[in-house]
Amino acid sequence: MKLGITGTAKSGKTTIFNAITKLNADISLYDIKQEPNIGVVQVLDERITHLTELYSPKKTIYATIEYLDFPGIIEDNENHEFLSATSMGLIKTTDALAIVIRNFEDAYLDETFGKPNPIKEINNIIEDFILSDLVIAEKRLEKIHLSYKRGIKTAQLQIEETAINKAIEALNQEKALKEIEFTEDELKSIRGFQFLSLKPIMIILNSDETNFKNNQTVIDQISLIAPVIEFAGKFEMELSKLDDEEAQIFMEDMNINESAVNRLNEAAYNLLGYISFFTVGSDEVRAWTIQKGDNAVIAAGKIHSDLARGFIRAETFSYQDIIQHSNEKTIREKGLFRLEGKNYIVQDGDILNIRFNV
Ligand SMILES: Nc1nc2c(ncn2[C@@H]2O[C@H](COP(=O)(O)OP(=O)(O)O)[C@@H](O)[C@H]2O)c(=O)[nH]1
Ligand SMILES: [Mg+2]
Repeated sequence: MKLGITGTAKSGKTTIFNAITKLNADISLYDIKQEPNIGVVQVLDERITHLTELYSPKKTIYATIEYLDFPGIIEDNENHEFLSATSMGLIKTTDALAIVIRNFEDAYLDETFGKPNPIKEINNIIEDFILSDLVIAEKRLEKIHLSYKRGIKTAQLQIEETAINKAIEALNQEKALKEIEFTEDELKSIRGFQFLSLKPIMIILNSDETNFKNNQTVIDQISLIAPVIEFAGKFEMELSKLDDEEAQIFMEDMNINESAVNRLNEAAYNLLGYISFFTVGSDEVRAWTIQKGDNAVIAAGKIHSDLARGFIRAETFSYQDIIQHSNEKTIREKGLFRLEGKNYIVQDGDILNIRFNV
Protein backbone atom coordinates (compact mmCIF):
# COMPACT_ATOMS: atom_id res chain seq x y z
CA MET A 1 0.00 0.00 0.00
CA LYS A 2 1.24 3.45 -0.90
CA LEU A 3 0.09 6.49 1.00
CA GLY A 4 0.84 10.06 -0.04
CA ILE A 5 1.30 12.81 2.51
CA THR A 6 0.34 16.11 0.97
CA GLY A 7 -0.91 19.57 1.87
CA THR A 8 0.09 23.19 1.92
CA ALA A 9 3.77 24.10 2.28
CA LYS A 10 4.92 24.21 5.91
CA SER A 11 1.88 22.49 7.34
CA GLY A 12 4.21 19.95 8.98
CA LYS A 13 4.18 17.15 6.43
CA THR A 14 7.85 16.26 6.74
CA THR A 15 7.68 16.58 10.52
CA ILE A 16 4.88 14.00 10.55
CA PHE A 17 6.68 11.86 7.96
CA ASN A 18 9.69 11.79 10.31
CA ALA A 19 7.48 10.94 13.28
CA ILE A 20 6.05 8.00 11.37
CA THR A 21 9.11 6.61 9.65
CA LYS A 22 11.69 7.53 12.31
CA LEU A 23 13.70 8.96 9.45
CA ASN A 24 15.38 12.29 9.64
CA ALA A 25 14.28 14.12 6.52
CA ASP A 26 15.08 17.79 6.41
CA ILE A 27 12.54 20.15 7.91
CA SER A 28 12.97 23.88 7.68
CA LEU A 29 10.91 27.01 7.84
CA TYR A 30 12.18 28.44 4.58
CA ASP A 31 13.23 25.87 2.01
CA ILE A 32 11.00 23.98 -0.31
CA LYS A 33 12.30 20.73 -1.63
CA GLN A 34 11.25 19.46 -5.03
CA GLU A 35 11.40 15.70 -4.59
CA PRO A 36 9.28 13.66 -2.20
CA ASN A 37 10.74 11.77 0.76
CA ILE A 38 9.97 8.07 0.76
CA GLY A 39 9.88 5.70 3.74
CA VAL A 40 8.51 2.23 4.40
CA VAL A 41 6.99 1.31 7.77
CA GLN A 42 5.81 -1.96 9.25
CA VAL A 43 2.19 -2.35 10.20
CA LEU A 44 2.63 -3.59 13.74
CA ASP A 45 -0.19 -6.02 14.38
CA GLU A 46 -0.21 -7.72 17.75
CA ARG A 47 -1.87 -10.75 16.16
CA ILE A 48 1.36 -11.35 14.21
CA THR A 49 3.31 -11.06 17.45
CA HIS A 50 1.09 -13.71 19.09
CA LEU A 51 1.25 -16.03 16.08
CA THR A 52 5.04 -15.72 16.12
CA GLU A 53 5.06 -16.82 19.78
CA LEU A 54 2.91 -19.80 18.86
CA TYR A 55 4.75 -21.01 15.73
CA SER A 56 8.33 -19.84 16.49
CA PRO A 57 8.97 -19.34 12.75
CA LYS A 58 12.37 -18.61 11.23
CA LYS A 59 10.95 -15.36 9.84
CA THR A 60 8.15 -12.98 10.76
CA ILE A 61 6.92 -10.60 8.11
CA TYR A 62 4.61 -7.73 8.90
CA ALA A 63 2.61 -5.89 6.26
CA THR A 64 4.20 -2.63 5.18
CA ILE A 65 3.01 0.77 4.04
CA GLU A 66 5.09 3.03 1.84
CA TYR A 67 4.74 6.68 2.78
CA LEU A 68 5.58 9.43 0.29
CA ASP A 69 6.02 12.92 1.70
CA PHE A 70 5.39 15.41 -1.07
CA PRO A 71 6.68 18.96 -1.40
CA GLY A 72 4.10 21.45 -0.29
CA ILE A 73 1.57 23.30 -2.33
CA ILE A 74 2.37 27.02 -2.08
CA GLU A 75 -0.65 29.01 -1.18
CA ASP A 76 -0.41 32.70 -0.33
CA ASN A 77 -1.63 35.95 -1.81
CA GLU A 78 1.01 36.26 -4.51
CA ASN A 79 1.82 32.65 -5.25
CA HIS A 80 -0.15 29.66 -6.14
CA GLU A 81 1.96 26.71 -7.05
CA PHE A 82 0.63 23.22 -7.40
CA LEU A 83 2.75 20.09 -7.50
CA SER A 84 5.69 19.76 -9.90
CA ALA A 85 5.38 17.33 -12.79
CA THR A 86 7.54 14.74 -10.98
CA SER A 87 5.43 14.92 -7.86
CA MET A 88 2.24 14.88 -9.89
CA GLY A 89 3.35 11.66 -11.57
CA LEU A 90 4.18 10.08 -8.23
CA ILE A 91 1.14 11.25 -6.31
CA LYS A 92 -1.01 9.46 -8.85
CA THR A 93 0.54 6.12 -7.95
CA THR A 94 -0.68 6.37 -4.34
CA ASP A 95 -3.70 4.45 -3.04
CA ALA A 96 -4.83 7.28 -0.79
CA LEU A 97 -3.76 10.69 0.44
CA ALA A 98 -3.29 12.05 3.92
CA ILE A 99 -3.64 15.82 3.83
CA VAL A 100 -1.74 17.61 6.58
CA ILE A 101 -3.36 20.81 7.79
CA ARG A 102 -1.53 23.40 9.89
CA ASN A 103 -3.11 24.00 13.27
CA PHE A 104 -0.14 25.55 15.04
CA GLU A 105 0.95 29.15 15.23
CA ASP A 106 4.40 30.28 14.19
CA ALA A 107 5.47 33.93 13.89
CA TYR A 108 7.09 33.50 10.50
CA LEU A 109 4.41 31.25 9.00
CA ASP A 110 1.59 33.41 10.37
CA GLU A 111 3.11 36.45 8.71
CA THR A 112 3.76 34.71 5.38
CA PHE A 113 0.64 32.56 5.05
CA GLY A 114 -1.72 34.03 7.65
CA LYS A 115 -2.88 32.50 10.92
CA PRO A 116 -3.82 28.82 10.79
CA ASN A 117 -7.22 28.34 9.21
CA PRO A 118 -7.84 24.59 8.91
CA ILE A 119 -11.16 24.64 7.07
CA LYS A 120 -10.00 27.19 4.51
CA GLU A 121 -6.79 25.24 3.99
CA ILE A 122 -8.61 21.97 3.30
CA ASN A 123 -11.05 23.62 0.94
CA ASN A 124 -8.17 25.22 -0.97
CA ILE A 125 -6.50 21.87 -1.45
CA ILE A 126 -9.67 20.17 -2.56
CA GLU A 127 -10.16 23.03 -5.04
CA ASP A 128 -6.63 22.42 -6.33
CA PHE A 129 -7.42 18.76 -6.87
CA ILE A 130 -10.60 19.63 -8.70
CA LEU A 131 -8.86 22.17 -10.90
CA SER A 132 -6.05 19.78 -11.74
CA ASP A 133 -8.61 17.10 -12.68
CA LEU A 134 -10.59 19.57 -14.78
CA VAL A 135 -7.53 20.48 -16.86
CA ILE A 136 -6.83 16.80 -17.54
CA ALA A 137 -10.46 16.00 -18.35
CA GLU A 138 -10.82 18.91 -20.76
CA LYS A 139 -7.63 17.99 -22.59
CA ARG A 140 -8.87 14.43 -22.91
CA LEU A 141 -12.23 15.52 -24.27
CA GLU A 142 -10.47 17.50 -27.01
CA LYS A 143 -8.48 14.41 -27.96
CA ILE A 144 -11.62 12.29 -28.10
CA HIS A 145 -13.29 14.79 -30.39
CA LEU A 146 -10.20 14.81 -32.57
CA SER A 147 -10.43 11.04 -32.89
CA TYR A 148 -14.09 11.33 -33.89
CA LYS A 149 -13.15 13.78 -36.62
CA ARG A 150 -10.64 11.28 -37.93
CA GLY A 151 -13.41 8.73 -38.14
CA ILE A 152 -12.46 6.77 -35.01
CA LYS A 153 -15.64 6.36 -33.00
CA THR A 154 -15.42 3.08 -31.13
CA ALA A 155 -17.91 2.00 -28.47
CA GLN A 156 -15.08 2.18 -25.96
CA LEU A 157 -14.32 5.78 -26.86
CA GLN A 158 -17.99 6.70 -26.53
CA ILE A 159 -18.15 5.25 -23.03
CA GLU A 160 -15.10 7.30 -22.16
CA GLU A 161 -16.65 10.43 -23.65
CA THR A 162 -19.74 9.96 -21.47
CA ALA A 163 -17.53 9.54 -18.41
CA ILE A 164 -15.38 12.55 -19.21
CA ASN A 165 -18.45 14.71 -19.86
CA LYS A 166 -19.90 13.66 -16.52
CA ALA A 167 -16.58 14.46 -14.89
CA ILE A 168 -16.29 17.89 -16.47
CA GLU A 169 -19.82 18.80 -15.47
CA ALA A 170 -19.18 17.79 -11.86
CA LEU A 171 -15.78 19.44 -11.63
CA ASN A 172 -17.20 22.67 -13.02
CA GLN A 173 -19.63 22.61 -10.11
CA GLU A 174 -16.63 22.11 -7.80
CA LYS A 175 -17.65 18.57 -6.97
CA ALA A 176 -15.04 15.89 -6.31
CA LEU A 177 -15.27 12.93 -8.69
CA LYS A 178 -15.67 10.60 -5.69
CA GLU A 179 -19.17 11.99 -5.28
CA ILE A 180 -20.24 11.19 -8.83
CA GLU A 181 -21.94 8.00 -9.88
CA PHE A 182 -20.12 6.38 -12.74
CA THR A 183 -20.99 3.01 -14.21
CA GLU A 184 -18.34 0.34 -13.82
CA ASP A 185 -17.41 0.65 -17.51
CA GLU A 186 -17.17 4.42 -17.26
CA LEU A 187 -14.91 4.18 -14.23
CA LYS A 188 -12.72 1.68 -16.01
CA SER A 189 -12.43 3.96 -19.03
CA ILE A 190 -11.03 6.86 -16.97
CA ARG A 191 -9.03 4.90 -14.40
CA GLY A 192 -5.77 5.55 -16.25
CA PHE A 193 -6.00 9.29 -15.58
CA GLN A 194 -5.75 8.73 -11.82
CA PHE A 195 -7.86 11.78 -11.03
CA LEU A 196 -6.91 13.27 -7.67
CA SER A 197 -10.47 13.98 -6.60
CA LEU A 198 -11.26 10.28 -7.05
CA LYS A 199 -8.65 9.30 -4.47
CA PRO A 200 -9.67 8.43 -0.92
CA ILE A 201 -8.44 11.16 1.42
CA MET A 202 -8.04 11.58 5.13
CA ILE A 203 -7.01 14.65 7.02
CA ILE A 204 -4.29 15.03 9.61
CA LEU A 205 -4.91 18.04 11.80
CA ASN A 206 -1.41 19.02 12.87
CA SER A 207 -1.93 20.77 16.18
CA ASP A 208 0.49 22.50 18.46
CA GLU A 209 1.17 20.49 21.59
CA THR A 210 -0.32 23.29 23.67
CA ASN A 211 -3.76 22.98 22.07
CA PHE A 212 -3.60 19.27 21.19
CA LYS A 213 -6.87 17.45 22.01
CA ASN A 214 -8.62 20.80 22.45
CA ASN A 215 -9.93 21.09 18.92
CA GLN A 216 -13.16 19.11 18.91
CA THR A 217 -15.18 21.84 17.19
CA VAL A 218 -12.76 22.04 14.26
CA ILE A 219 -12.48 18.26 14.11
CA ASP A 220 -16.27 17.92 13.91
CA GLN A 221 -16.34 20.39 11.05
CA ILE A 222 -13.50 18.68 9.19
CA SER A 223 -15.02 15.26 9.58
CA LEU A 224 -17.89 16.40 7.37
CA ILE A 225 -15.30 16.60 4.58
CA ALA A 226 -13.20 13.48 5.29
CA PRO A 227 -12.07 11.22 8.14
CA VAL A 228 -9.71 13.13 10.42
CA ILE A 229 -7.05 12.34 12.99
CA GLU A 230 -5.23 14.83 15.17
CA PHE A 231 -1.45 14.79 15.57
CA ALA A 232 0.87 16.92 17.64
CA GLY A 233 3.40 16.67 14.84
CA LYS A 234 6.45 18.33 16.34
CA PHE A 235 5.97 16.60 19.68
CA GLU A 236 5.45 13.22 18.04
CA MET A 237 8.57 13.64 15.94
CA GLU A 238 10.53 14.13 19.16
CA LEU A 239 8.82 11.06 20.64
CA SER A 240 9.88 8.89 17.72
CA LYS A 241 13.52 9.53 18.64
CA LEU A 242 13.10 8.15 22.17
CA ASP A 243 13.16 4.52 23.16
CA ASP A 244 9.77 2.89 23.72
CA GLU A 245 9.69 3.18 27.50
CA GLU A 246 10.62 6.84 27.55
CA ALA A 247 8.17 7.60 24.76
CA GLN A 248 5.42 5.84 26.70
CA ILE A 249 5.81 8.22 29.64
CA PHE A 250 5.57 11.32 27.45
CA MET A 251 2.64 9.87 25.53
CA GLU A 252 0.71 9.31 28.74
CA ASP A 253 1.46 12.89 29.71
CA MET A 254 -0.18 14.07 26.50
CA ASN A 255 -2.96 11.55 26.68
CA ILE A 256 -1.82 9.84 23.48
CA ASN A 257 -2.52 6.11 23.62
CA GLU A 258 -0.90 4.93 20.38
CA SER A 259 2.19 5.99 18.47
CA ALA A 260 1.67 8.27 15.47
CA VAL A 261 2.61 5.49 13.07
CA ASN A 262 0.13 3.02 14.53
CA ARG A 263 -2.66 5.60 14.49
CA LEU A 264 -1.98 6.57 10.90
CA ASN A 265 -1.61 2.98 9.70
CA GLU A 266 -4.92 2.07 11.29
CA ALA A 267 -6.63 5.09 9.77
CA ALA A 268 -5.26 4.09 6.36
CA TYR A 269 -6.66 0.55 6.67
CA ASN A 270 -10.05 1.94 7.68
CA LEU A 271 -10.08 4.52 4.91
CA LEU A 272 -9.31 1.95 2.24
CA GLY A 273 -11.41 -0.86 3.70
CA TYR A 274 -8.34 -3.06 4.02
CA ILE A 275 -8.14 -6.16 6.19
CA SER A 276 -5.41 -8.70 6.98
CA PHE A 277 -5.12 -12.42 6.57
CA PHE A 278 -2.20 -14.51 7.73
CA THR A 279 -0.09 -17.43 6.61
CA VAL A 280 1.64 -19.44 9.33
CA GLY A 281 4.20 -22.23 9.64
CA SER A 282 7.60 -23.08 11.03
CA ASP A 283 9.30 -21.18 8.21
CA GLU A 284 7.32 -17.99 8.24
CA VAL A 285 4.47 -16.14 9.89
CA ARG A 286 3.25 -13.40 7.63
CA ALA A 287 0.52 -10.77 7.27
CA TRP A 288 -1.13 -10.02 3.93
CA THR A 289 -3.38 -7.14 3.01
CA ILE A 290 -6.60 -7.43 1.00
CA GLN A 291 -9.75 -5.42 0.58
CA LYS A 292 -12.82 -6.27 2.64
CA GLY A 293 -15.00 -8.47 0.40
CA ASP A 294 -12.12 -10.05 -1.54
CA ASN A 295 -12.50 -13.78 -2.16
CA ALA A 296 -10.05 -16.62 -1.57
CA VAL A 297 -8.65 -16.50 -5.11
CA ILE A 298 -7.80 -12.82 -4.83
CA ALA A 299 -6.17 -13.51 -1.47
CA ALA A 300 -4.19 -16.40 -2.98
CA GLY A 301 -3.02 -14.09 -5.77
CA LYS A 302 -1.52 -11.71 -3.21
CA ILE A 303 0.83 -14.50 -2.18
CA HIS A 304 1.71 -15.58 -5.71
CA SER A 305 -0.06 -15.46 -9.06
CA ASP A 306 0.44 -19.26 -9.39
CA LEU A 307 -1.68 -19.77 -6.28
CA ALA A 308 -4.55 -17.87 -7.85
CA ARG A 309 -4.16 -19.54 -11.26
CA GLY A 310 -4.03 -23.08 -9.88
CA PHE A 311 -6.32 -22.50 -6.90
CA ILE A 312 -7.96 -25.66 -5.55
CA ARG A 313 -9.10 -24.69 -2.06
CA ALA A 314 -8.15 -22.68 0.98
CA GLU A 315 -7.60 -24.51 4.25
CA THR A 316 -8.85 -21.97 6.75
CA PHE A 317 -9.15 -21.30 10.45
CA SER A 318 -9.43 -18.11 12.40
CA TYR A 319 -6.88 -16.23 14.46
CA GLN A 320 -9.26 -16.25 17.43
CA ASP A 321 -9.54 -20.05 17.34
CA ILE A 322 -5.81 -20.75 17.15
CA ILE A 323 -5.15 -18.35 20.02
CA GLN A 324 -7.88 -19.97 22.10
CA HIS A 325 -6.85 -23.59 21.40
CA SER A 326 -3.08 -23.14 20.89
CA ASN A 327 -2.66 -25.84 18.26
CA GLU A 328 -4.02 -26.92 14.90
CA LYS A 329 -4.75 -30.47 16.09
CA THR A 330 -7.39 -29.28 18.55
CA ILE A 331 -8.80 -26.96 15.90
CA ARG A 332 -9.31 -29.93 13.59
CA GLU A 333 -10.88 -32.03 16.36
CA LYS A 334 -13.32 -29.24 17.20
CA GLY A 335 -14.34 -28.89 13.56
CA LEU A 336 -12.98 -25.37 13.33
CA PHE A 337 -10.72 -26.21 10.39
CA ARG A 338 -12.57 -25.40 7.16
CA LEU A 339 -12.04 -26.14 3.48
CA GLU A 340 -13.14 -23.08 1.54
CA GLY A 341 -13.64 -22.68 -2.21
CA LYS A 342 -12.95 -19.90 -4.72
CA ASN A 343 -15.89 -17.76 -3.75
CA TYR A 344 -15.21 -17.76 -0.02
CA ILE A 345 -15.03 -14.18 1.26
CA VAL A 346 -11.89 -13.95 3.34
CA GLN A 347 -12.42 -12.49 6.82
CA ASP A 348 -10.10 -10.23 8.79
CA GLY A 349 -7.82 -12.50 10.84
CA ASP A 350 -8.29 -15.62 8.73
CA ILE A 351 -5.32 -17.96 8.56
CA LEU A 352 -5.08 -19.49 5.10
CA ASN A 353 -3.16 -22.32 3.53
CA ILE A 354 -3.78 -22.35 -0.21
CA ARG A 355 -3.88 -25.72 -1.99
CA PHE A 356 -3.07 -25.27 -5.65
CA ASN A 357 -1.96 -27.08 -8.75
CA VAL A 358 -0.23 -25.53 -11.77
N1 LIG B 1 4.82 24.46 16.75
C1 LIG B 1 4.79 23.49 15.82
N2 LIG B 1 5.59 23.60 14.76
C2 LIG B 1 5.55 22.65 13.83
C3 LIG B 1 4.68 21.52 13.95
N3 LIG B 1 4.85 20.74 12.86
C4 LIG B 1 5.81 21.36 12.11
N4 LIG B 1 6.22 22.50 12.68
C5 LIG B 1 7.24 23.43 12.15
O1 LIG B 1 6.82 23.95 10.91
C6 LIG B 1 7.93 24.07 10.00
C7 LIG B 1 7.65 23.32 8.72
O2 LIG B 1 7.59 21.93 9.02
P1 LIG B 1 7.77 20.84 7.87
O3 LIG B 1 7.50 19.52 8.49
O4 LIG B 1 9.06 21.03 7.16
O5 LIG B 1 6.57 21.25 6.90
P2 LIG B 1 6.25 20.77 5.41
O6 LIG B 1 6.67 21.85 4.50
O7 LIG B 1 4.76 20.59 5.38
O8 LIG B 1 6.98 19.48 5.17
C8 LIG B 1 9.15 23.55 10.74
O9 LIG B 1 9.83 24.67 11.26
C9 LIG B 1 8.53 22.69 11.85
O10 LIG B 1 9.38 22.65 12.99
C10 LIG B 1 3.85 21.43 15.11
O11 LIG B 1 3.08 20.46 15.28
N5 LIG B 1 3.94 22.45 16.01
MG1 LIG C 1 8.33 18.96 3.63
